[in-house]
Amino acid sequence: MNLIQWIDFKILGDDRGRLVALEMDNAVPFKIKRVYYIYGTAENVGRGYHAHKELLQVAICVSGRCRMIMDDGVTREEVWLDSPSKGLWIDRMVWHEMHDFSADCVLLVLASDRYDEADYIRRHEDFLAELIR
Ligand code: T46
Repeated sequence: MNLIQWIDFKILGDDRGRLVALEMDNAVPFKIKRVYYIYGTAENVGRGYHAHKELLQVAICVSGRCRMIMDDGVTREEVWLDSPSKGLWIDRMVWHEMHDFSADCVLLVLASDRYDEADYIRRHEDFLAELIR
């Protein structure tokens, strides 16, 4: 399985600047039920450190950059998010961590469902155990 999967968004640009429109079932392959964004992350702080049991997400770095680590229990890969025209697919049951946020980083996330703490697996050992169940 390739852990790093990008969705390339169409850039609607003209001489005034650029615009990206994200439409459910068009640019994004699920019904978007929630949008949240992460910003103002302190220096040397990591976020994430969890997997979701069912939630599907697309993460877009609309400003600045951060480094994402993705882990399916076998392979661990990392990638920089630094483009507002690309979304990183975060599949269910993929452990993910975000690191090295630039001061201007705004990470926008589209999610397939509302917030539910019960959908989170926040301990890596529980994540590995869930994979072999
Ligand atoms: C994810 C990565 C990429 C809510 O109340 N509603 C929400 O929609 C979200 C996302 C969070 N929260 C609460 C839960 C915590 O008390 O906000 C607090 C911070 O959330 P968390 O520590 O889970 O944040 P991150 O940055 O570690 O992870 C977030 C998302 O929670 C997660 O789903 O995949 O970004």
